[in-house]
Amino acid sequence: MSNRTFTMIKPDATAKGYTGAILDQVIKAGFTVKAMKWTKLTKAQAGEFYEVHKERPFYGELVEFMSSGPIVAAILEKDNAVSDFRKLIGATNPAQAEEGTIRKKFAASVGENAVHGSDSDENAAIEGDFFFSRLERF
Ligand code: 3AN
Repeated sequence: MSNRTFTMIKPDATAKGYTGAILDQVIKAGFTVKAMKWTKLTKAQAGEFYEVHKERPFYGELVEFMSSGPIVAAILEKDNAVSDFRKLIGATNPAQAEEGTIRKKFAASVGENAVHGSDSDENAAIEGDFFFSRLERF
């Protein structure tokens, strides 16, 4: 079981000014920041990041949205990071997310759902490597 996960604060949440409140909730939940950057994906980069969803009907919409504005990308550390972070953010669809979760509080819809959280240790490592070099992790 790995102790690291990867997250992005998505363009809907950065545009609405939720970045600080989301990071505050993440840190208060016990996660430590190991790497972080404010950046903006090109369409090609968003397409590559979400390659696994290529066949899904929402892929085009997802790539458009994820390249529409700035994001915050981060590697986070905590015991049981992947599953604890998924619990903290709540269900993909904010309408189904539990009270108090980040998506319940800050997300508008299933497509524009405020934050990303890796779904496995393997993907956490792949996604972290997508954004950060070894020199950018502390
Ligand atoms: P999660 O982000 O909770 O792991 P996934 O992996 O099923 O959810 O989906 C990845 C991303 O694709 C979601 N965060 C969301 O932005 C988008 N997405 C998922 N389902 C839909 C949908 N039905 N319509 C539009 N976008 C979706």
